Amino acid sequence: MSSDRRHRFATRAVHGGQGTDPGTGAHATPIYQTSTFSYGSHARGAALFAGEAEGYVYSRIGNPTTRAFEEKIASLEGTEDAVAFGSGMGAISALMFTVLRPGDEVLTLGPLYGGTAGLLRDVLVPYGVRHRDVDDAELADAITPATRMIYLETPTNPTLSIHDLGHVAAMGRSHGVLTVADNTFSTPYLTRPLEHGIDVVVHSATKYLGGHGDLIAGVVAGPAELLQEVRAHGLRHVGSALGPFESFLLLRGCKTLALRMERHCDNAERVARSVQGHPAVAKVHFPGLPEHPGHELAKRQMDRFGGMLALELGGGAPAAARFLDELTLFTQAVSLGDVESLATHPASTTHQLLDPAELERQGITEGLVRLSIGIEDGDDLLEDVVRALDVVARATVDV
Ligand code: 7XF
Repeated sequence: MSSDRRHRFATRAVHGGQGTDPGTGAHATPIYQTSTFSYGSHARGAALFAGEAEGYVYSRIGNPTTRAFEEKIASLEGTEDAVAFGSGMGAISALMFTVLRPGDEVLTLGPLYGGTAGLLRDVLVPYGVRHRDVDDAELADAITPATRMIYLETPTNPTLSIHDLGHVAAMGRSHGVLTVADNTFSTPYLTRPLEHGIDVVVHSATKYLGGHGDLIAGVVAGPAELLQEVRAHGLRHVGSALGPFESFLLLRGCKTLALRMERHCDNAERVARSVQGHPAVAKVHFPGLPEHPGHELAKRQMDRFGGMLALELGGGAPAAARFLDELTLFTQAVSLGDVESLATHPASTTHQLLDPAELERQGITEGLVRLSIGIEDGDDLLEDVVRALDVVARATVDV
């Protein structure tokens, strides 16, 4: 590795995990597009499989291009190690399969991405894992001897709520419970959960880490000993490995993470401030606004406020549909964190798995629209959003 952890974030984002290729002198990390690796001799093969020699064996379990990405993420998150997966859900399920056993309980501080909620409800609970979603204030009383994991997102998908990482970490530590933060929305550029005492970080690397909307990937970062087990469970047994080409794209994407995040944050702040008070908008969910209930907390645990925002439109489902259909620069699609702006209606897409009562409890209303603000010119984005909101406001007046 050519980067050392004393360097600052942007330097580690460029250099972390990467160095001149020892075999060829290649400056860019090569795409080691191979499924298997020759061990040369029978004796070395046996030693590799017995864990008595180090080296690559098979790309499901480890690959040099993917390893470079893992090292870069460990460097950016400040963790001992990281393991990459073929998707964010691959990463989250690998961690949960590794840590949770029947009878164990996982406490979540919602809302959560609908897929993570679905994994708990449809896979882990039927296997005997218990799951309760609790409010921050209930957490201390909710922990029981069966609690094995406390899990949260920061900020949350899609309502941009902020949970107190330091408080959660302290609760976990005092009860011997593993704490996990999904840092997809913040990225390590804005929040490093370990600095607040959280044990393990997960990411959908599909989002800001890749940054260009052209791959699906995930990563778990945390203590080396636990991650060795996560690699064995998640890759050796379950097998959701990341391909070397995606790892190459991620290495390339992460190099510009600091630059991209600054622009995402600039544009999102601009849009959030400007649409506040618009007649079509009942509420703007953006942690950078002083009115946001998590604003003070966000100032403590985020360096800036991110590129995601959600608008609650006063006109409910019809207003949300009209607004989305009027946007021209935003692609109507799920996912987030791309250089291009994206817009979606969480209740009918990303969180559609949740039943209506749960959606209501989590504040994922029919009028809620989620915007992933890209790195285009901020004036253009703002004009597009305001024009679409004006159409919604006029339509409401006309009715
Ligand atoms: O398996 P994926 O790479 O899609 O990652 C799953 C995932 C994990 N954590 C968070 C906070 C996420 O937002 C996601 C994926 N979310 C996309 C979205 O909300 O648009 C998925 C599209 S259905």
